[in-house]
Amino acid sequence: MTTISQWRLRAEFARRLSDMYGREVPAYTTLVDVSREVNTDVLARSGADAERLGSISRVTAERHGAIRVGTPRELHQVARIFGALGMHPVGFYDLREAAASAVPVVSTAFRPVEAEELARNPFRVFTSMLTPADPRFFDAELRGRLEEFLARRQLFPPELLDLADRAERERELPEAAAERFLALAVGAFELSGEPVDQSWYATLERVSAVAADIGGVTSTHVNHLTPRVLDIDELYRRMTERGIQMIDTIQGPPRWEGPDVLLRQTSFRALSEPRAMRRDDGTVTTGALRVRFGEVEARGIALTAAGRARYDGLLAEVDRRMAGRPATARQDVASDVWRAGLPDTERGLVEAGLAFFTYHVSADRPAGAPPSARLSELLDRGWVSARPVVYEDFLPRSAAGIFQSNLSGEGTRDEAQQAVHYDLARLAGMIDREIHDPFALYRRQQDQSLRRVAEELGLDDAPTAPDASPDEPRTPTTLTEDAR
Ligand code: OOG
Ligand code: NI
Repeated sequence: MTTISQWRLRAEFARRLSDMYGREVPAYTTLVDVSREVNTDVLARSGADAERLGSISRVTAERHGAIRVGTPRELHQVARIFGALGMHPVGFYDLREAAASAVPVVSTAFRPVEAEELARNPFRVFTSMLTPADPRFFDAELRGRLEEFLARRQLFPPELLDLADRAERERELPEAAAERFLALAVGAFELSGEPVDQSWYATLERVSAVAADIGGVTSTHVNHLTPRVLDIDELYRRMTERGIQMIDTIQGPPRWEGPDVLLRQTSFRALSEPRAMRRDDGTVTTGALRVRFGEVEARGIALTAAGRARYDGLLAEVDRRMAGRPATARQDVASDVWRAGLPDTERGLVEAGLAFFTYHVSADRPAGAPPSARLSELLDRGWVSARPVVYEDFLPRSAAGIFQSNLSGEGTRDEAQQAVHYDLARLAGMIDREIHDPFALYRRQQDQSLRRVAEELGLDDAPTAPDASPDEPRTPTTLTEDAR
C-alpha cells in the first residue's frame, strides 16, 4: 500500500492551496509569475550566491499563508490540521499592540522546526486569533454576541480533524486517506459561498475590519499566500510597471550593501470579490468584499536576541529621523541608519554575536591538527566555514503594517479600557501544545553544527559562537510600542 509521508502531505497541501488561491485571486498568479522571473534573473546574475539562503527549488516552491480564526477552540483545531503536515506553532505576536488601527488579534505561526523538514518544504502559516475579550475593542454586549456567533459555527468537518489526528500520530497517511484529507483541508480554507449576514458584518466592521473578516462570517479562508523572491526591490519595480498599485514601502530592513537580515515584505490590495449577502429582510443579493491581498517577501539571516534588539533599535532610529519627512525618504534614511548600526559582512555579524550561522568543516582545510578550538581562528585559517541560518519567522511590526495598509477603515479602540493580557504561555495553554521559542530553535541548529565540527575535528569541546547581551541596544529606543 502506498503511503504519503508528512512532508509530502505538506508540500501537496501548499501546492493545492496555491492553485486554489490563484483561481480565486488572479493577481496572486501574476505575483507568482513575476517572482519566478525575478528569481531566474537573480540566479543567472549571481550564481551560487543566490542560493546562500536556500536552494532555488526550495525558494521557488516557498510560500507562507495567513489565516484568521475566532476562538481558542478553532485555533486548537487548526493546530491539529497543521500538526498533520509536520507544522508546529512557533512564536507569539501581539498585533493589538503593534498596530495603530484596530487589529484585535494575537498570533503564532505554524511551520516545520527541523532543518531537514524546512529544506524539504518550508510551508508556514501565520495564524491569528481574534480577542473578543479585549474591552478596548468590544463592549460587553458585542463580546457576548460575537462569542455566541463563533461558538455556533464549525470551520472544520469532524472527518478532517480525525484524519489530521491520524496523520499526526502515524506521520503518514495511506494514499486514499491522504487524498481525502487534502481535499477537505484545502476546502476548509476556500472562500465560502454561504451568504454573509450584512448587518452583522457591518456591526463588526465599525469596530474593526479584521473583526468583521473573522467573526462576521461562518467560515474561514486563506487571507493571502506569499511567494518568496530573491530581489524584492526588483519585484516591486516590475509589479508597479505592470500597473499593480503596491503599498508605498517595503517593510522591514532597507536595501543596503550589507547582508540581508530577517525579512523584507511588501503587498498590494487585491480587488474586491463578489460575495452573497443576506439582508435583514432575508433576501440574498450579491455584494462585494475586499478582504484579501497579495504579499511577497525576501528572507534574510536569522538574528540572535541581541541582533533582534539591535534591529528594533535601528527601526526606532529610522522612525525618529523620518518624523515630518515623506514616506519616499525612508529607503535613504534607513540605509544610512543601517550603515551606522550593523556590520556590513556576515563575518561581522558572527563576531558581534548578532546572527545565527551553522558551522561546517571545510573540505579543503589544511592538513594536520586544528590550530585551536577557537571559532574565529578556525574561520580565519580556513578550517571551518559559516553558513547563514535563514529567518523562518515573522515580524510583528511588519505584520501589523501589512494588516493595516490593507484595511479600509481605522476601526475604533477605547484606550480607557484595560487590555486583556495574552502571551506565548497563555496561547500555548489554550491550544494544549508547546509553542516553540524561535530563538531557541535557531540556537539549537547552530549548536548542533558546532558539536559536529568538534566531532569531525576531534576537538574535546565544541567551539562556541560569540554571544552578545541583548540588553544593550546601540541606538536609543524612542518608540516602545512600534508603529504608533
Ligand atoms: C496576517 C498578516 C501578517 C505577515 O506576513 O507578516 C502576515 C494577516 O493578514 O492575517 O501575514
Ligand atoms: Ni503574510
